[in-house]
Amino acid sequence: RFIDMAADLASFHSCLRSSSRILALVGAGLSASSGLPTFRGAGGLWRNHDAMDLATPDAFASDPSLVWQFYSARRAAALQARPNKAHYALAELARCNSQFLTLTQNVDGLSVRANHPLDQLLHLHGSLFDLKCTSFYCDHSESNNTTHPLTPALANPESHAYIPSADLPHCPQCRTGLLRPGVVWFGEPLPYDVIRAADAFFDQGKVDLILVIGTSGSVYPAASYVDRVRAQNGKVAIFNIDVDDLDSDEESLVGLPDSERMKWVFKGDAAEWVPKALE
Ligand code: BJW
Ligand code: ZN
Repeated sequence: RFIDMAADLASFHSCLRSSSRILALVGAGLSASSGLPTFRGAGGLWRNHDAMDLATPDAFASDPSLVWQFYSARRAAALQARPNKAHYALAELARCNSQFLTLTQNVDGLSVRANHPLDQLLHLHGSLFDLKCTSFYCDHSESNNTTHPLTPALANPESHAYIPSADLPHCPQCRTGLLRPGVVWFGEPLPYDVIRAADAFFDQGKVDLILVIGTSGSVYPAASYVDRVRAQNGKVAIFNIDVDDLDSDEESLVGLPDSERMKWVFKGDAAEWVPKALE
């Protein structure tokens, strides 16, 4: 199939200009060029563990030492990484259009560090820099993006040594519960206030366009926001380095004449194509 990227960019620009309510659903591919690995495919392994198997409440319950070392390494990597041009381009779009909202699945804090307006940024899967107590009797939670490592035992996450529970981060409030990262694991509900704010955006009017950036779209309910925009006849623009990796039917992705065009696919690094598309 012949792809005319210049024509695609031109028709996308005119759609962008005529759209008022715009959503972005972003995933790990947005931060790939900042040096942070994605979950699925190459880079999705950590010490021979599938990253997906570590992102569950069961994994934490049965091996908190392993899971804390995984998240401690991720905190360190995210603190070292810098936002890329796509993070900045989304932040700029938010400043220019108060009807634009970013739904991020990322927990790396890079959109916040790119100064994305916070009232236009929803963290569907929480943050590596939120901590919460695991005790049933305690409601403690805190935000911490300054301390690394959180305990001396987590200083070297690459050492494969088992860390006894006593040396993992503990709750300062109840002093007995283990702390855990404030991220959303499989089987856990997304934060209620976040779901409510996303729903409110849909309730406020038709969403004209959704930008689907660097995500495989394989995790729900995050991926369902794309379906919701499609169901309202909103348009979809996909930014992904590997279009074959997408959880959507290829057939419908491309090939419509420009006049009835509902979809764009920008195949390549999000850090390159998102700024081009949003300029
Ligand atoms: C580039 C690029 C470059 C690369 N430029 N592109 C059937 C069985 C079991 C469960 C379910 C089921 N059906 C549905 C479920 C529920 C489950 C689910 O969706 N499972 C599916 C896997 C099937 N969902 C849940 O459990 C959710 N909760 C829930 O449903 O609760 C219900 C409930 C209600 C009431 C009470 C109780 C429960 C929660 C999902 C939480 C997901 N959490 C994680 C971990 C977060 C913490 C952490 O970071 O460790 O979130 S999993 C992981 O996947 C992470 C990501 O945010 C998320 C999405 O991944 P993402 O971002 O799309 O990354 P990749 O790697 O998949 O894709 C990267 C893409 O970028 C690729 O396409 C590349 O090509 C591309 N790319 N470089 C542009 N430079
Ligand atoms: Zn506690």
